[in-house]
Amino acid sequence: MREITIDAIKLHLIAMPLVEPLRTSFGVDDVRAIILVEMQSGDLIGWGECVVSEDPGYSYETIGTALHIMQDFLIPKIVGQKITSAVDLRRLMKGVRGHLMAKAAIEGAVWDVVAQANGKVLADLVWEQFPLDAPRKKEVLVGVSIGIQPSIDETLAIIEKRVNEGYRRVKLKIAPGWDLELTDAVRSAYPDILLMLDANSAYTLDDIDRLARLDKYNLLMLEQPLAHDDIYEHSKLQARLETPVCLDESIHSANDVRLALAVKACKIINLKPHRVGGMLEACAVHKVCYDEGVPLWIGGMLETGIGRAQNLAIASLPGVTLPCDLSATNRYYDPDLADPPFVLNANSTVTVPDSVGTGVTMQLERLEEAKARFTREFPGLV
Ligand code: OSB
Ligand code: MG
Repeated sequence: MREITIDAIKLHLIAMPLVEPLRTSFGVDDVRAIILVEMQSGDLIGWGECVVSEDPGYSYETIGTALHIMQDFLIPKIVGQKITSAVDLRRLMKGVRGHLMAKAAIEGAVWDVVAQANGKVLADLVWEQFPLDAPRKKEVLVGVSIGIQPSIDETLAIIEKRVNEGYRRVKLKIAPGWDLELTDAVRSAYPDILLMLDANSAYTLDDIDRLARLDKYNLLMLEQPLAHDDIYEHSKLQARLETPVCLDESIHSANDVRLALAVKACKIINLKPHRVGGMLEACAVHKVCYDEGVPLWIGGMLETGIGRAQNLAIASLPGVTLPCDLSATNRYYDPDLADPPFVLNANSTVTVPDSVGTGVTMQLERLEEAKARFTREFPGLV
């Protein structure tokens, strides 16, 4: 691999309005605040995206903490350094504990620059990190995630629209009181659709009987029902449920996956590359699941095209066996920051870009608009 020098890093604060707000058990997202990382190496520019929110709802990291960690600790450690891969970068950032989403944003820009410097497609570079006996995929199976709606009828109307667009897997956000009746209605209307639920940590073990009543709906999985930082109690729940439990918030590393599998806390893993600190650790998580034959899929954090392209590179790995939260771009942002947008193919797939680097190009005039929007939408946030 060609060595690169990290000459400069710029952070851009932007705001992006979501086409469809996403209501979860921890809040509603309609305009996303995002930190973009612009990394310069010679005449190459690489982009990374930091997926934190303004508030510590999904993760303890926020726009404020990520800026602090990047500006005051990570960037000073890496500017001017020569590296060949994300492995070298990890060594440079080793003195900083936690703050995985801040690290992932920087790492994303490094992968982009390294791919370009070596004339490689990002997905190929990712595959080469832990070569396997199976090739990477050219297309990735995807599904759609539907937030908590004002009514069941409105939920059914959205599902109908999404099914007509071609999505063949539906994920519903749930919370106590927005669960059994909803699932019953959706299952009756769509007896055969791949259906799953995501609770975003809204339940406790006291709800075990209620959650067990979901077993009769033939769900693909129940995502993160219990505490965001728990693995042990999920093992108690999984022992009672037929429905496979999937962990999202609880997984921050390949070792978390090993632990979760050892205590049988789940049967499926949702891998969000940004949640585990970047694509390098994502490859390690993928390797554990691939070796153990554990079903795996790639989750989303409402990324723009920059983060989405990186998620798609991970999703192209052969061990990613279930539909991913990587819907078409126009479901999230219209227009996105980067072109071309990702589109849904007829078979509920998205095509993995096949050009050098991430396969998407930052549109600088849209970036400027998004920066001005941040100032308007989030005055006083930083
Ligand atoms: O729990 O998977 C989650 C978005 C933001 C924060 C957490 C989650 C999500 C999603 C996104 O569910 C789904 C999508 O990409 O459409
Ligand atoms: Mg989730």
